[in-house]
Amino acid sequence: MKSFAGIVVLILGLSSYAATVEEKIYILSDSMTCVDNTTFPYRTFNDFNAFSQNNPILQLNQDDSLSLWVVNFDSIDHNFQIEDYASTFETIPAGDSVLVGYKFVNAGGYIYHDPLNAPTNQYLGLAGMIIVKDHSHDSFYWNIKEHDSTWNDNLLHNVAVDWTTYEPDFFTINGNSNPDINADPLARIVGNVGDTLILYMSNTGNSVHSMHLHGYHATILYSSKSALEVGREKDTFPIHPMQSLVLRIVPDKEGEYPVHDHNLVAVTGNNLYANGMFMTMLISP
Ligand SMILES: [Cu+2]
Repeated sequence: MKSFAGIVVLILGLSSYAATVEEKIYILSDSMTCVDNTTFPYRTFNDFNAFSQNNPILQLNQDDSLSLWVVNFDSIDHNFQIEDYASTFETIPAGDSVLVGYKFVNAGGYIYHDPLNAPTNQYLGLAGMIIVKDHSHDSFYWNIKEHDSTWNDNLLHNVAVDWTTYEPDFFTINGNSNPDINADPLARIVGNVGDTLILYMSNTGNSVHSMHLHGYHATILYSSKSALEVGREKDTFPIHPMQSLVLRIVPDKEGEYPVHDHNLVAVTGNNLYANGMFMTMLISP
């Protein structure tokens, strides 16, 4: 009976690939460099103790657990929370670190961020994506964000701003604007006719964005804010601040088509068209 029990355990083990994914991210304060070389103070989570103007994308499979060290190398305290996962948050004093654990039973997209002084620390850049997959299709990732280049210095020094007068002038996907988005293999949708392509998008900014795929329709597989959106097939996808969407695209023809934010101000970089949220999607036969 002992060996029989062992076989049962082995079979159960093979049928479930749940794993614990171990990651470590570092909070760093530095500056964002925009498409026209404008710079302003910026903070991000980073893979290493080296500043990047995009936050790491943490990837898991459905039913995996995340074991995450968050190291605060900034000179002030920060908090850590996962949007649409739990209302609780962790506090990480300056120069300290915390180990947090989460299990993800639902596939989809999540946002990890610093909720301290909301939305200030998230606005200043501390918001990244957690992807939980239940498939092995080619996938693409957009961390969508806008910036008001004149505000960051004030917010960094706790000078109040009036969010009703927010007028962002730079617009990025994974920290880049056009033409650099096309050089980001995580962002640019590339595939073949008939492929199943999965697009994960999270809006970590403070404006609503409306992403338009020219040439193709997509189906919403997941929405963090409204289950009613799931199953809709269309070509333009509004996404609210701190919302995540997962889309499925099965291209029916070859071609290179524009992909952009339909809030047309967002395809500019400091009024320079088309230096904002604009790229192309490239589909081969
Ligand atoms: Cu359009």
